[in-house]
Amino acid sequence: MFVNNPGGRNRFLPNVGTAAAAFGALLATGPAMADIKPFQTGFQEAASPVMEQIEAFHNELFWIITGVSVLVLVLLAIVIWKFRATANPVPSKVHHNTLLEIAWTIIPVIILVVIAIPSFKLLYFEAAIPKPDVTIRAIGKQWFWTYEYPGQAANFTFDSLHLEDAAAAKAGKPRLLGVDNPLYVPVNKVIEIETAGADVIHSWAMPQMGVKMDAVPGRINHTWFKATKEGVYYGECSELCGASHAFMPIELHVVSDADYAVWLSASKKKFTALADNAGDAVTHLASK
Ligand SMILES: [Cu+2]
Repeated sequence: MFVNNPGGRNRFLPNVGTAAAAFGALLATGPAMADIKPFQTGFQEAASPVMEQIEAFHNELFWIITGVSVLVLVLLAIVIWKFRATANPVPSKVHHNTLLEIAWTIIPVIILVVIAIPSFKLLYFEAAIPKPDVTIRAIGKQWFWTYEYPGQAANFTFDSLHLEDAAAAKAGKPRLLGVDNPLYVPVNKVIEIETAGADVIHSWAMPQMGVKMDAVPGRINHTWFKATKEGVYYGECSELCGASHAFMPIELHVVSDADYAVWLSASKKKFTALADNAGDAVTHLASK
């Protein structure tokens, strides 16, 4: 069967029964389920420079790991075959081989260094936040997210709650991922997320942006992303935070500058103004 996805491409679903077909149809509904595909094993498509690098590093590691595993498997197979009891009634008493021992120490060290260098580079790239164009505070609560858009251009706060199944279906949003009030950010801009927990530890996670940051009560964690493609992206709270942990998704709309400006001015009217916009954002968030 063919199902139409929002990107306009047709996908072929293997005919493995109605359950799979229904699952496929479910995935195909709603805006921009772009990169969640039936039977998917890989990442969703990267939509930020950080995620692009994470994916590239993942692919590099995959080949190193595969190489090491295959080498060990082959060596084991050779030893098992060549030195089996029937072929060697009198076992060799040879032990210690200096050259071999140096080799099996040095080679793994080299492999680890080869892994460590891009790993630290990537960690630094994720941790060093460029000068943000937009700062958003994401406050995890049991069990929804409260967002704050501080600054003169915005200065409002709103709650973002998951939609019940019927409401999600009606809105054409994916089940357990759609929310009533999504986040909006402009495309190709550095978005800084300041996150904290209001009660217990939550985690603000957006896979296609390569972001997963714990929201801890009493401290502010910072992270960032720069969305390179307009669209709708979904994430979830990724720290087990209680009974309704599965019901505090994140819906992110990446839009053009013009659309973002429209959303900002509408939201200023629609949502509650931040009481302490002029105050210190960090103190403010920590006191939640
Ligand atoms: Cu949570």
